[in-house]
Amino acid sequence: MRIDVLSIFPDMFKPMTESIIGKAVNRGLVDFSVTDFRNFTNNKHNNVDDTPFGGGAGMLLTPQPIFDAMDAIKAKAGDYGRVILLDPAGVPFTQAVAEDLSGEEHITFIAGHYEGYDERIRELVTDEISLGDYVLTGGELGAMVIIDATVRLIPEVLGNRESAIGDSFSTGLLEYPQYTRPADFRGRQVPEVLTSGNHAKIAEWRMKESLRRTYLRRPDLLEKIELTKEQVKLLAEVEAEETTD
Ligand code: 21W
Repeated sequence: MRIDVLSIFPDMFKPMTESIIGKAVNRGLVDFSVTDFRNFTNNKHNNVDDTPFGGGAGMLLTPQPIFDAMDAIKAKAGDYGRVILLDPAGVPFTQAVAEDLSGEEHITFIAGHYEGYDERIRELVTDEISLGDYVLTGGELGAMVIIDATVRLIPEVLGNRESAIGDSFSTGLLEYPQYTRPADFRGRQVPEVLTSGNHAKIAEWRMKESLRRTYLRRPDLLEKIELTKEQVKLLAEVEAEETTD
């Protein structure tokens, strides 16, 4: 996968060389490049922004440097692939979006750091994505979050050890509580079933606790999935246990 990022803060992407993503780059699975679109400005002060027509507060990213930086990416890579604009008014980012993007050969991110974009910049864009309903100072962290979630889904990037298959948000439920040694830590015991060696009982306990966590913390997720008969039974037990009135 080739990943291009357009940003006027290229140094913000230095952490991407760490961790799994850095390893994916070193192993040749991902080709990652950040373009500082300030280098493409045509004005003598190298301004990337300007005041909005019609008046109002704040500055807008002007189209010229972004269009020229995109032309340079096309000249180098042959295309720009999917073009993602980081925008608080975009579609909220989810695991389903990451799964969709992980199948692409080339993704280009446009990350702004101002009040907004001149509307004509959207002409270059295939997807407008938001990280969620809170205000950031710019799109750079959004681009990094999307890259992290997407690249780890590329086959070969995660080893079997950290396989993405059982992840929350792919099963639709939150994960069950987990414990490691010691079985007694400062008087706090690991649930007995987990040390029983009864694998059927352990699987049932895990499913029930997964349902409990989802019921207590993210009931919205339960609306979105089809439960098996067994899960319906376990969830009824959880509801009875958690209802005290
Ligand atoms: C913050 C841009 C506030 C615009 C029209 C008239 C990218 C982001 C961002 C930023 C405004 C994301 C306005 C979640 C985010 C981002 C910078 C407000 C006011 N519009 N996901 N006046 N949250 N934020 N514009 O902030 O660039 S993805």
